[in-house]
Amino acid sequence: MKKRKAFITGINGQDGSYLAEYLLEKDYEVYGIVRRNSIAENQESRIDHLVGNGVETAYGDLLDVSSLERMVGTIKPDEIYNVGAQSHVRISFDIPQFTVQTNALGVLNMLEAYKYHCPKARFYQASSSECFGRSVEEDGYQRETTKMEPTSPYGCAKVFGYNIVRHYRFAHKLFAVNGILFNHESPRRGANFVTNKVVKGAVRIKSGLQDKLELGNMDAYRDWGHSKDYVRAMNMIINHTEPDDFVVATGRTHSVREMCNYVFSKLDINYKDVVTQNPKFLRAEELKYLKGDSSKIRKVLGWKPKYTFETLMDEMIEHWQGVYE
Ligand code: NAP
Ligand code: F7E
Repeated sequence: MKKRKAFITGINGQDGSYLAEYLLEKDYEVYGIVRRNSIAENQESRIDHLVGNGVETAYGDLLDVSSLERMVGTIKPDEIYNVGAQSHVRISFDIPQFTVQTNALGVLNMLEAYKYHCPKARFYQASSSECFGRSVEEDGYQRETTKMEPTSPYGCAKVFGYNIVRHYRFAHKLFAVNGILFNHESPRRGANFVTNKVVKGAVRIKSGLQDKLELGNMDAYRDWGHSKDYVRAMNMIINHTEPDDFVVATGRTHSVREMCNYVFSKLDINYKDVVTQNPKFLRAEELKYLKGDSSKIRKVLGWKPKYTFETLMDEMIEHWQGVYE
């Protein structure tokens, strides 16, 4: 039987790399774009083990329409996963124009290439719980019907991406769908996101490699899951019988402070002795509270996470212990 072809933007990111592994296990041919990086080793560092072993990459950029057209036009994928983005919320305050171009116009660029070159394919958009911003339902959750009130340039751009995907679905009868994913982490998470920053910092403090850890707001709450569970959800969403949008979340929330307490306690350190606040890590507007209601994807597609908050954090601790101890 002919293999299914998947095309992934952001293939060398956290999710892109796990997604590529997951699709290879399911016998897909996998293609992706990578951006030119001045340190060539960084270009494909998370997917080095996959390139040439079922994964093919080419240089491209969500802002370079010709590269998208060329890739989509020649590969003619069956499934397109648009997971490429400037994904750091605080940094989106520093580089708002680049963030909006990539995370909003980049989606439109991909949709146009898809509509023109392979409209029979399916299209997955990496939407985000950051779209909900200030909105929390009375029962303390965010779900598919919750109003979107973003609190960052990143969130505003992702709301555009979410809406333009729905518009292309209805206007052009395309199988274009959104996964509205809550925070998800792993040992492959960039080390300037809070979970990996805390775990890496805690292990380095335990090993005597640093004394203190500087953080921003410790009283924000997040619903943290594992990237591996979430890329499995992406594949389920794009293979549903009809195009639809789904929230993906664990339904449990913890503050940054609680997460620090869990991680440092595991290493027999009192986080209060070593964690300090540096205003440079605060945001002009903070999203204070996220807890996702994923009952729709659990009921309709039978998805549920395999990892808990604790097993996720334990895996990340073990990873950094392997590096520094
Ligand atoms: P990540 O590790 O930061 O990966 C982002 C990827 O996008 C990288 O491969 C990056 O390439 C690429 N990229 C950035 N700008 C690009 C551009 N202009 N053109 C093409 N590619 C570009 O992020 P992630 O955690 O895997 O997240 C994947 C997607 O899910 C993103 O769209 C993110 O916004 C969204 N999301 C993430 C979460 C989460 O908690 N992880 C939650 C909800 C939604 P470089 O390495 O060259 O920069
Ligand atoms: O921050 C607080 C910070 O940067 C989490 C992205 O994947 O999820 C992610 O966005 C919380 C925030 O993730 C530091 O203020 C405290 O309240 O790990 P983060 P994020 O902003 O929630 C969403 C769903 C996405 O879509 C995004 O792509 O932690 N915090 N001190 C800190 N955060 C960072 N980064 N660094 C600190 O020192």
